Amino acid sequence: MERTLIIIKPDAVQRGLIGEIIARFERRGLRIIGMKFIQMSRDLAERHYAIHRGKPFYESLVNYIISGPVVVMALEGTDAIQAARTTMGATKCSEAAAGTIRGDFGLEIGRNLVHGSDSVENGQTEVALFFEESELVGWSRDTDRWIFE
Ligand code: D4T
Repeated sequence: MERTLIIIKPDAVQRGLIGEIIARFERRGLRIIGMKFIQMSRDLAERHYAIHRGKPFYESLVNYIISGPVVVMALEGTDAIQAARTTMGATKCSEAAAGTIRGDFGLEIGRNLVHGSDSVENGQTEVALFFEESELVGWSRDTDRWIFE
């Protein structure tokens, strides 16, 4: 069972899309094991985006993610990394398929509404960066047997 960190970014929060975005991951079958509403500090944002340090978009990326509150979620499920990323759509919103979060609600790469971990290893690392182990809830849903084979 993979874990992915999802961030509902400040633009999506400001635009009232929290419920819409959570619903899409829920309906996909991913199981929520952690969720909170936070204002990210610059320090946390810089640690989260450390891999992009030095790139031309790094400063604006950090400023964007700390520009307002975000929702962070830890999701669990079969192939959770890939499943979440296909639900999100391409990084560049204008190229994201219709029916995806970015394809339905976004136009620009710098306002792309949502983050999702891009590898199994990063999923583990990012969930650990944003959640204490005690904040994660190990549970099973009554519907799990209808979603997980
Ligand atoms: P995130 O990390 O937000 O889920 O995005 P992706 O995983 O889909 O894409 P990424 O790591 O390549 O980029 C991280 C983040 O940087 C922004 N970005 C990226 C940008 O503003 N300009 C750019 O040219 C690129 C490549 C968007 C997502």
